[in-house]
Amino acid sequence: MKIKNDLLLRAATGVVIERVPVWMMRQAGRILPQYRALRAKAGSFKNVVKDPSLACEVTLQPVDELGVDAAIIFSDILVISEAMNLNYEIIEKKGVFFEETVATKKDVEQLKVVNDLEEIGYTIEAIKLVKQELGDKIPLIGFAGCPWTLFAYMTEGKGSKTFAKARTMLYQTPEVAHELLAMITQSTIFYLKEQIKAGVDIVQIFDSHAGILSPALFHTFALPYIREICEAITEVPIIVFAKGVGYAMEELNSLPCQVLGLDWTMSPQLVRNQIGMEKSLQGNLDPCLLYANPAYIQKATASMLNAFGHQKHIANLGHGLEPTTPLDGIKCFIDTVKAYEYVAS
Ligand code: 1CP
Repeated sequence: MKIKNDLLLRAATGVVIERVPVWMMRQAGRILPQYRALRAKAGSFKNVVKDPSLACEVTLQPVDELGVDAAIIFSDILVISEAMNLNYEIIEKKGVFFEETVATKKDVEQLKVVNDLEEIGYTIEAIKLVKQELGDKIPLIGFAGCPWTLFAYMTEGKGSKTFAKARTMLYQTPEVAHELLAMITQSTIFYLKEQIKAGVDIVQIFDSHAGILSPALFHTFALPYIREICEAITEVPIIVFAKGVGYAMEELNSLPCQVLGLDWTMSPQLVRNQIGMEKSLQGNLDPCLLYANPAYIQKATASMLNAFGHQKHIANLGHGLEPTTPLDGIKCFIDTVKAYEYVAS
């Protein structure tokens, strides 16, 4: 099906666009009062994720409300760890919690590589529903966590500023770490391919905790697995968002992916100078900037757009929306991107 508003797909693949597309990481759930009401009724976050019709509803909520150029399927990166046999819980106001964690070779042997729909079927069903509802309006983004970020949660057992336990394991038992990373990678490739079969038009992989690794660890324990995923996913464009690794842009540029996501600490011009024009770039306004007044948001958004240039750019934030972001700030950002006229340089 030809998508009417395919700006995102064209920007991702380097086809000329008349306007830069815009969507936001974490646009579904979190920010909208409609989501919070729906979650309260459903009883928990997981109940929403596991019910395809509710997940479909939440996916579509920001589409009309905010006017974004793409939808992202409502799910979580952690569904893969659960499908591998490691259950997670979301504890209100506290975050992620795993009752059991992975520490030894024996623990790794208790896990399975995901190769059937049994444990992930709910998200695949939700994708099919969203595609039916969206029709040919805008593209649907599928996603997964990168192996290192999933590894970090599965070994640490919760969110953490340092993921010291996870990092320690990389030094103490690197072969066990590689075994687990390889299993996550295989599961993720299966999962993304099922998402694509169900209809997603593009996928993003999130390495949210890449930035806590030393460059040497990133090179050994994160990048090779990202590469394996990129090599396996040839059906649709792929966006790699590795947060906090501005130093690794050249290595990331060598991946067989179409788009690199930049976090808000990275300079679009410096990155372009460094890696050239081959890849499209996504990002990178500081999500906290959306709490500023409208004039400030407009100015900062304009300067970001100019810094990227008007081709091969997907406007986004430098990381996910904060849960309490004012809707006015969000709408101001989106409207500014859509109305922007580039200054000739
Ligand atoms: O109901 C709730 O408010 C629970 C909060 C919540 C939500 C809305 C969680 C738990 N996950 C989600 C949905 C989610 N997660 C989406 C759906 C689409 C969207 O929000 O637009 C996506 C893309 C994610 C991805 C995700 N989950 C990432 C990668 C992106 C990022 O922000 O870095 C990560 C790291 C997670 C883990 C996770 N899931 C939930 C929480 C609270 C966390 C963070 C835990 C922590 O580190 O403390």
